[in-house]
Order: sequence, then structure tokens, then C-alpha cells
Amino acid sequence: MVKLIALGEILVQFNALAVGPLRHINYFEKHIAGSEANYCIAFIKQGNECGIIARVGDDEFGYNIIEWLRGQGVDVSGIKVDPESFTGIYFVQRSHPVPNRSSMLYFRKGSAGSRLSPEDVSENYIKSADIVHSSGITLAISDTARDAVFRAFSLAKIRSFDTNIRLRLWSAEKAKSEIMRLLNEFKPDFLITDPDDSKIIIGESDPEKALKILSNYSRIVVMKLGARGAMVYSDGSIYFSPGYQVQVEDVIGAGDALGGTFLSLYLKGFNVKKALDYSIVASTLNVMIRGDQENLPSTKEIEEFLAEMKK
Ligand code: KDG
Repeated sequence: MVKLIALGEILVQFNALAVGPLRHINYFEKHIAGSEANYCIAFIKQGNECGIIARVGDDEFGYNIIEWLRGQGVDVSGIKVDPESFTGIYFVQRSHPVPNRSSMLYFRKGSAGSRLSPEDVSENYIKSADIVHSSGITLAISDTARDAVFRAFSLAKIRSFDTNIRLRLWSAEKAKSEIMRLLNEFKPDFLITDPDDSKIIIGESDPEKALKILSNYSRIVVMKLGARGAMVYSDGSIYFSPGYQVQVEDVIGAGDALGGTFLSLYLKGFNVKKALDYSIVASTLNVMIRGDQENLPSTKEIEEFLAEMKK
């Protein structure tokens, strides 16, 4: 088995039970989310191992996160309970004002998760991992969280990074300078991004052109294209895998489903094409429900889906 260690903020998500503006929503459903935690579960679902380095508050939501992730098979020994702050939360507004799109309303500034710092990154723990993963969200939430990612990456054997730019957390200029600093310093083995993010970091949103430019910074680059599917650059070639048309409930977390599944299957020995075809299925299933993690499929379930599509 391959072990991934992720660094990031784990959040409690309150997902609107109805579509429309949050001011008119009366009922919400609680889920555990946060990009790196989503990656972890997608990774585990393909038969590999994952641990997460994070902080949660000394509160009910913090304990909810630890218990849920432990139940999903995540190694939670790297999660610190921080008595000085609270667990971050966010609300999801769905299909308003754009149908089939979701937006997030965060309550996380100063949260325990954002107090992640280099001292939380144990050298021995990182060295126990085959691969270390983080995202632009973790670079954005605080300077100490960003420094924790740089420390972990400096100790890692293999690195994976998802640009995941959230403009509610930082400006495009800051995102560009911090992400490019990380790409220049580490040239991560895996880079996961999308056209909006590549426009910000390299000024190019055309997927093929962006992939070629980004291949100067990473060996394998995955370009998420939403409902259209995804592309992957590897060894000088680009492969495209189309998406499936399904009924969309909430698109948040679909990119993490794709990235986490791809990494796990590739590291298990799948070639990039097969890993991408399978990970599209994970993101497809992910958008059909509320919550980022509950519908993440195992390899066997992905194969059941693909077999049905071939009929
Ligand atoms: O990728 C999904 C994440 O955006 C969501 O779970 C919340 O981690 C989150 C964030 O910071 O936006």
C-alpha cells in the first residue's frame, strides 16, 4: 500500500437542503469537508493509506471531524486539538444564481485549522509517507499554514499540489506569487489545476496550452474541466477523458474526488489514461449528492459504473 499525508484545514460543511439564496434556506445538512480531507478519503477508497496533518478546535465540531475521519480509515494521529481557537465551518448555497453551481460562505478566519504551523510537521511522520499533498487553500489560510506546507514539501519524497484557488481567501496576485514560488521551489511530481486557476498563475486558460506551460513545473499535470471531463499531461502527451451527464446536486468537492482518485490509482500502477478515466467516475458520482465525501466510490464501484456505460 502507498501512504499519502495531506496537510490542510478540515471544515464542517452545512449544505443547504434546498436550492436558492441562503437567506431563504431554513434547513442544512452537516458534512465533513475540506479539500485535503476529501483527497484523503478518495485516496483511501482505492485501497491505499492516508494520514492528515491539521488542527481542529477543542469543540464538538473538532471531535466530529476526528471521529468521522477515523471511521473512514484516515490516520488521525497528525490532527492536533487546539484549545486556543474554534473549528472552521462553511455553508453551501446551491444552484443560485447559476444553476448547477454552488458557492461557499465561510466562517473560518482565525480558526484552529488556519493556525496550522511548521511545528505541526514532524519529520518522522512525513518520512513515513510515500507522497505528501496539499493545496492553494492551505497556502491561503495563513502564513504559518503556508510555511507548514513548505516544510512538509521540503521533507517529502513525492509531492502533489492542487492549485484550488479560492478568491474569498486571498487575492489573485497573492495566489499567483505564492503558488509560483511553490512550483519553482519544488517542481511537484503531480500538479492538479483547472483553467480558471491556470489563468491566474500563468495567464493561460486554454487547457492544452496551459498544460504544456505547466509541464515545465510538474511531471504529471491534471487539468479539471468540470462537466466536460479532464485532461492529463504526461511524458509529452495529452490525454482527454470526457465527463458523464448526470443530475447535479452539489459540485463542491468534485475536483478533490478526481485528484485523490487519480493519485491513488496512478501510484497503484495504473497508467495515466486509465487513472484519469476512473477518476472522472469518482467526480461524476460526487456531484450527484450533497457533501464532498459520502459518494466517493471504491475501485470496484468505479468498474461497475464503467461496465454499465459500455453496455
Ligand atoms: O474543494 C472543496 C473544498 O473547497 C471544500 O470542501 C471547502 O476546503 C474547502 C475550502 O477551503 O474551500
